[in-house]
Amino acid sequence: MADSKAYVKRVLAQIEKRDPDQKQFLATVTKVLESVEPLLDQHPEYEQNKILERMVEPERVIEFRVPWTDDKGEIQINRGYRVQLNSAIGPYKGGLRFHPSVNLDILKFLAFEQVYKNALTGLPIGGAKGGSDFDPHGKSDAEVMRFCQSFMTELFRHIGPNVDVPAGDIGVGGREVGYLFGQYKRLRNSYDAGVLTGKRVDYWGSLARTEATGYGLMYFVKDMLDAKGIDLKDKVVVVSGAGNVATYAIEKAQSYGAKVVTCSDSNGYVYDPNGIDLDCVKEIKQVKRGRIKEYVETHPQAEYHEGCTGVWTVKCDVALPCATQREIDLESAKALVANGVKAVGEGANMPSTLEAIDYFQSHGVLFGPAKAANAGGVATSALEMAQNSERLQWTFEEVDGKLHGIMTNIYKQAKANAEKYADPDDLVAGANITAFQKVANVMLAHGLV
Ligand code: NDP
Ligand code: 2IT
Repeated sequence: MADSKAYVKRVLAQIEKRDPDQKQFLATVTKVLESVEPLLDQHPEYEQNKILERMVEPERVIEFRVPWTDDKGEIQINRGYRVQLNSAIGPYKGGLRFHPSVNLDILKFLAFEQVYKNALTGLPIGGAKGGSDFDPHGKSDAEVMRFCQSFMTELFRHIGPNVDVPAGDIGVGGREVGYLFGQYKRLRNSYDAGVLTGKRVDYWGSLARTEATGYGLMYFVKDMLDAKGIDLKDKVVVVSGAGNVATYAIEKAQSYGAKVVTCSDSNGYVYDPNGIDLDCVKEIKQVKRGRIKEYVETHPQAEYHEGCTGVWTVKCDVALPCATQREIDLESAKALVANGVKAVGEGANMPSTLEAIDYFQSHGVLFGPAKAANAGGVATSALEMAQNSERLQWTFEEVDGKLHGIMTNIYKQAKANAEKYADPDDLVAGANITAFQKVANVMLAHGLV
């Protein structure tokens, strides 16, 4: 039998040596590789073919200058990136993030996660991530447009409907995808609708893509709870974030009869003991592009608290981190467990630190890991690509039905592999093993590339 522990250790040590500053990338890779050790034991061909070494090295990393002019006429320079990590099972696919914290470490971790998330969907998409340290907060529409046009003026030569298909992520929604698509179309002189997903539904976007990540998260969480005989009805749910993922997770949770009592942005969180009024949140975030603290102006029974981590001290049955990475650390995990949390579903990418995940799992909390639980967004992006290829638009019900089926399938596969290889409730291991096996086998089939 192969010594898989030693193999994994060697590959992790090599990453640390080559890129000592890439801590988040290392954390993600560590979790994935450690959980596939039982598979590596059974399949010496993975080590013989250096599959791990190949998997942790992106196929291509693009970094570029993004010059643009602000409304005062001043020149601004941002950094743009695209990390094309793995194209074994399809064209590169993954979102673009515009946030001041964006750097190569974060994009490599997100791209790595994306490869395995995309494999879980069962659809033919490889993995990538990109973005910029541009901060859309407080920028005018015209500034966002000029930035997007400049960003695409370099990115366009690296993407295409059969090459790499970006979409949204933090700071990139329908407005940004529109400006990016317009510039791509102009540069190529070709209506390659499938080059970006998350388009508006009046020009080749998929119905239900906007809702897909949040709805998909709730389909997954519901499956996880149903398996234990726990009904979401009247359960208290704590959500972080008030963006795309959070909004539609709240909508679906409420439709199941759950009581969602919080949401947040990067300044602080709102606690509403009567349950969050989602129309008000949509009005503040989507229409006015305002701050979540405005909620209490019209809801006097609600409280606003400065700072993000306090949200995890609110007593709840289900916690849904839907804002950003590393928002639940060990201390927050302890607070949630002390308050009796039953399940955690990760809407954001890597919102829980490795220590927090260990704490949840060792205290009997059902844990839905990001790459499985939030895969509904990218799955529906792949459905958007399919619709674009056939030049047809499916109904909301048809897309939502397929999304639901995909999420249930992801849950079942992760659960089956958890039962086969790890602790029967360890969906982290189950999801990693399911996805890894698929990507690794296709890489073997393609030979040394
Ligand atoms: P949005 O930009 O729509 O919303 C992000 C939300 O999180 C906002 O409320 C934002 O607050 C808050 N937030 C962002 N950064 C931070 C931070 N550093 N600290 C605290 N709060 C923060 O993004 P999405 O909803 O699309 O993405 C949220 C998460 O879900 C990300 O981890 C993303 O990678 C992941 N995800 C997204 C998918 C999608 O389809 N969009 C699919 C799968 C995962 P503020 O307004 O103050 O910035
Ligand atoms: O993290 C993610 O899965 C996304 N931001 C969605 C990517 C996509 O291509 O739809």
